[in-house]
Amino acid sequence: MSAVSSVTHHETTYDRRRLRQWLAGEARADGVTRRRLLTLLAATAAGTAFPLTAPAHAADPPIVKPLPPEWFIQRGTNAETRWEALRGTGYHTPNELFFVRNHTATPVLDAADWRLTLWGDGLRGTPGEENPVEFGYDDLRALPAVTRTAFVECAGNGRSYYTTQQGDTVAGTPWTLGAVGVARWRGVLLADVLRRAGLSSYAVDIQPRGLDAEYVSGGESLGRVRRPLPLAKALNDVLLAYEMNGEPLPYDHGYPVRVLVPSWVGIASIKWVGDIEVSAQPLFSPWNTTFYRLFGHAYPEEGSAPLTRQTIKSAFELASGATFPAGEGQVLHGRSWSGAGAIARVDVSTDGGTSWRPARLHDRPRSGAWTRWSLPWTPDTSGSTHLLARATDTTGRTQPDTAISNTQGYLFNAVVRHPVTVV
Ligand SMILES: Nc1nc2c(c(=O)[nH]1)N[C@H]1C(S)=C(S)[C@@H](COP(=O)(O)O)O[C@H]1N2
Ligand SMILES: [Mo]
Repeated sequence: MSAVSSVTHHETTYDRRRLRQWLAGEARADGVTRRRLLTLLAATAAGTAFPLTAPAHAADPPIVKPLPPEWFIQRGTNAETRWEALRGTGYHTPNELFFVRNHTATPVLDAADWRLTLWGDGLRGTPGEENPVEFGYDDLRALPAVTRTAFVECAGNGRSYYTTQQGDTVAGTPWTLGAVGVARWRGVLLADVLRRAGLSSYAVDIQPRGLDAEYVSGGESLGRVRRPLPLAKALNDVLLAYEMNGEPLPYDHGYPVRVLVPSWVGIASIKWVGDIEVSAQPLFSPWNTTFYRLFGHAYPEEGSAPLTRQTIKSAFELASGATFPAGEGQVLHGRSWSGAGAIARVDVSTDGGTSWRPARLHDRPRSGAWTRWSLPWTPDTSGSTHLLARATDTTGRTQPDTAISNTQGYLFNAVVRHPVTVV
């Protein structure tokens, strides 16, 4: 289901009012082109039932890069990478194949006009709206550069298996396992930028915010995408990245600059970052209260603590329902990753979970990224079966048979049953 097609009457009224406010200079619309707003306003003025869907969608698709169906499954404003498309692509996910998760739509920004603003009472001298600390694109480029290979993975990756394997009812985009990618990110340490901005010893949280449009949910604007990050993580290994796999960040992945929070759920890695609040008090946003906590029978009423590290998963570089000729030697390939540590071992079953063999690991263990593996297989009897892979990381976490359900279907970690047919 596409987010644009789910616009309700309530949202329509709200948007019309907001557009009028924008025209009157009473609403901010950072990251939305004037052209786009004028198109929307024209539709309103025409006195129609405000057909937001058609003009906005036709003129401005939510994702800029091509999404050939052999590489991607389109899911509303998002695009999921097909695992079979990763076969033979090497360790890093090519930029063209990397999944996209957009709350609204990719804003096409210009690095020359872009500014990163730091403000808040966690900075010395409390820079406010009149005296913010600003960095331009070239300012960041002039700081010492660091490179880091890391996955970005949506907290909801694998969500559909809560339903298909466990019969749980969960809300959200029904990803299979393709809402993850690994890239070589280059940029500056957020710690460097914070220190140059005058980080005070009272700071506890920072909150980066994207320049994409405000996110409207249930007829209410939640503002622009933003999520608090504890200072301890911000100072540890977080990047302000301007390159992805040796190229400037593609538009869809945050051009000109995104936050990259290694090992954490994807929402922490704010794209198109425009400002960072530095706060002496803990911060809240919908993205660490309503969303990205665990709710459900296994969790307290107010939900779990905000999600931080990713869980552990494995995937085969194969289409769902792939077919294999009986009696022919094959090599199965896949990848496993964990937010807690490096992958220590992977066990694979080619008979629906009855017997298991250890896979050969192809990459030196590293945390925050995946390990490729393979296993030879000669299918004998024809018919349908399931391939299963179970990873264990260096901290001893392993994939269970069943994941503990939560209402929004985050952090699916159970072994996935991958259907195949031997013919
Ligand atoms: N500004 C902004 N940042 C964002 C998002 C967004 O919609 N807007 N989506 C987040 C989510 S939920 C995920 S999983 C990752 C996805 O990154 P990618 O699209 O580069 O794969 O970006 C995160 N950063
Ligand atoms: Mo996400």
